Amino acid sequence: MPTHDDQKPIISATDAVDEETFLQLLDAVDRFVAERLIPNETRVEEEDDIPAEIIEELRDMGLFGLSTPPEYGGLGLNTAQEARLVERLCYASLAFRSLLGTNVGIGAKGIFFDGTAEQKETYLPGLASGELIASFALTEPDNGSDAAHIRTRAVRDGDDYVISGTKRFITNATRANIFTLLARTGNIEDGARGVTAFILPADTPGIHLGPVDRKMGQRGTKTCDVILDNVRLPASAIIGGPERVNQGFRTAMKVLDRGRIHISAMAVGTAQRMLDMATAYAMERHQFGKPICEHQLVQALLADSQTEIAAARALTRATAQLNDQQGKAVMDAAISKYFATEMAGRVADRAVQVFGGAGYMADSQIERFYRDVRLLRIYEGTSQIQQIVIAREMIKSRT
Ligand code: COS
Repeated sequence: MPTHDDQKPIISATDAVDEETFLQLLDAVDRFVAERLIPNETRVEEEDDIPAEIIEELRDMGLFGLSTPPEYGGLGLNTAQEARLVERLCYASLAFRSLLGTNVGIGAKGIFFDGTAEQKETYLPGLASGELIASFALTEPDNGSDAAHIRTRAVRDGDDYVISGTKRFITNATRANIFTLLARTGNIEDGARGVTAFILPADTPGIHLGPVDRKMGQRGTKTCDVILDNVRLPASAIIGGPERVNQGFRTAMKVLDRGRIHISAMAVGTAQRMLDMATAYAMERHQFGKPICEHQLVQALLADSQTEIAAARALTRATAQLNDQQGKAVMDAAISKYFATEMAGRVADRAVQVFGGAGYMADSQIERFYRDVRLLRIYEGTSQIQQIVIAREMIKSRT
């Protein structure tokens, strides 16, 4: 088992991560997954929390800042490297990744993409080290997919905004030091053009957290309501500064586009784990006088899963590379998330089928994975939202 010291960041603050150094990091992640994360999965499920020492080790490995540029204290991985690393990290229960996911993704990327130099300097180093935790507060009781029509109001009062409303299912809210908050500064009829992104420190007076949500799966992850009751923020808290008022929807969309590549990689990693478990079981379990892996109908379940994982992996990596080359990959990110997360759902279903009755038992690991992966097709844009994005981009490119 690696000691704490083995897990110090092994990438120094250079402006590029060369392949050799990156492979060493992947190797360290593989060992960490095998020796620390997988042995702690059952504990996370039972305690519904991530052990403090694991959080510390994730911080020491630098994983909270894996794609943050080195000038802000991150590892500086590009999108393609991030996708490869996240796939390996998500060989372990998704709850571990969730802990750092909002810092690597939706909670922090808005500041990275559109923040002022001062905002980046103030927040990104703490977020990269894991000393600060960021959450993304977009979803509301009445608005999730229809992000352009959120109702949380931010009303101008002198140099400040006074904000009231409720945000729902906010991942890591209980752990957050700051929120990337989307609120309405325009009229509801303005839709996307009346939404502003703010950086909201979690200790601002007027913020109340609801009880932690009880969920189908992903125990160890924490989500809850964030209730804002006349929360006062200066205009300088707008991401990008006061002149970026009413431009928060674009920030949110950019953040979600990027996050969709990350989630695709998660889906590939967790699907590979489920298939490896199912394959090992099929080689060990005997029926009709031979291992079930020698029965062709079971082979079909395994082969279909292997084929789909290979396809999703290739798609995710190609999309990540495209994002690195072009700076964005709106349609491809949606295609990847749609295909990879639906694929993970099918692989989970087949894996339970291979396990048979044993797979339906609460003590079986595969039952937990089956519940955990269901969320992938829902959060950060449902499969149906991805279909809309894909079709709209297709039409846009032809008109
Ligand atoms: N990148 C940058 N800008 C974007 C963008 C993107 N990917 N997508 C849209 N925009 C811009 C548009 O260009 C448009 O700008 P203008 O007003 O200047 O023309 C504006 O944003 C509004 O776009 P659009 O009209 O397409 O908005 P819609 O309300 O029709 O919504 C979808 C578009 C459905 C794609 C959007 O609401 C969405 O992604 N919803 C899902 C949100 C989500 O993932 N929720 C999960 C909870 S958050 S964890």
